[in-house]
Amino acid sequence: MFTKNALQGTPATTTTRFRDLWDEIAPIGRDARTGGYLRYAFGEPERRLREWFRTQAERRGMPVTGDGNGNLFARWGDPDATDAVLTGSHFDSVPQGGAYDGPLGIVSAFLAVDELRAAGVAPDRPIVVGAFVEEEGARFGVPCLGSRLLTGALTPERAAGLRDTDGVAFAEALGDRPAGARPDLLAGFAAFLELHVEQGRALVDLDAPVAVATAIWPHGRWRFDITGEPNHAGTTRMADRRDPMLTYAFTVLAANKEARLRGAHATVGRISVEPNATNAVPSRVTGWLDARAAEEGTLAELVEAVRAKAVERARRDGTEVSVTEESATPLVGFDASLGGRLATLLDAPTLPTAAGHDAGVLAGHLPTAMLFVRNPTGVSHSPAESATDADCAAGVTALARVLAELAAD
Ligand code: HGY
Ligand code: MN
Ligand code: MN
Ligand code: MN
Repeated sequence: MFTKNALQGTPATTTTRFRDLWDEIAPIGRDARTGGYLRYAFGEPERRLREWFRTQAERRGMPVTGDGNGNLFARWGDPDATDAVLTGSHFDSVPQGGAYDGPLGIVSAFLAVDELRAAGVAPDRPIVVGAFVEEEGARFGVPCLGSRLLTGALTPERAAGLRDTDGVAFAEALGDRPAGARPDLLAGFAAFLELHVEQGRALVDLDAPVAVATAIWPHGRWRFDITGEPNHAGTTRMADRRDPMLTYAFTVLAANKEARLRGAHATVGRISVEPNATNAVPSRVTGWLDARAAEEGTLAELVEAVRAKAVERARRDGTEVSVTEESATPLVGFDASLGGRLATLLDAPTLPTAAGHDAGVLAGHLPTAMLFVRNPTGVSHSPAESATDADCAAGVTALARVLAELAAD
């Protein structure tokens, strides 16, 4: 066992190490025009990040294994031990996403291993660095796809058939039928720890570089398919139209209003229109509702209110609307004793989040905790997402101390 000080790390060294490693991945998948990231599951940038992951593991003598679902694991320690501490996050981004959402947790995990080794720590339990596939659901539509497959929350049949907008199936991109649930692998982990950039500004207001997560809001995605009658934009009288775009517009307004009424969050950030021509009244408009609330009941009420308003408006417009739940995540309460222990160890504040994470999926299967690193503006899922090197270094040192604590018998 080593003392806390052994892992204070000299901030300057850790900050330099962070910047060096961060610079290796920062250009990968970055859109030079916007500064945003286009890192989709198994797309060329993410494949390069997977290669980078393997190189980092190799440099540290950490053998890499896969789980047959697209998730990667690099291990430091006894290959047969069944009490490994898993830490990591995801590489993929939303379209034009930020640099830190996901990769920060993987880079910090490798650097935390370096910190432990530099402090002469030989953990009693193995430490495993993980990279989960398709956390954002930006390519195949289901968030946390990799961790849901690993835990059995999603079947290989459902996943194999998920297609991207080019019609490529997940199984094709993976190069095989997904293996699905791997209880054998999960049984080998004693805990999971995800470090993630904060997607909000609580840590700015708390004036702290790192926090421990307490919970993830219930949230989900619902697809609204609205169909009408395609027609000529110029010759069709307004009274004769059955325009799904009109129903869609009212649905978005209703979602915004119903969320505000309930202190919940509702976003329609993705739409597809057929035939998508300037001079044609559409035949179909599809919109995806992302809805989140602090309680399950509020979330269910919100979604039902939006659905009812859409159906009511469709009746007036002579259109049809159908609503399909594409993914739903119940309230996640992280392991309170583990979280409390880490908050004490780090002397860090605790806070909930409305952002989904692989940790939210694994929390149902392993003692799980999350560390958040301060985000100066709170902005995320945007090229403007940021974090300072000093705070990222503080996150690395915090992660190293937590790993040392959890990996000690
Ligand atoms: O959408 C989310 O909450 C997460 O950033 N994937
Ligand atoms: Mn995200
Ligand atoms: Mn994320
Ligand atoms: Mn014409």
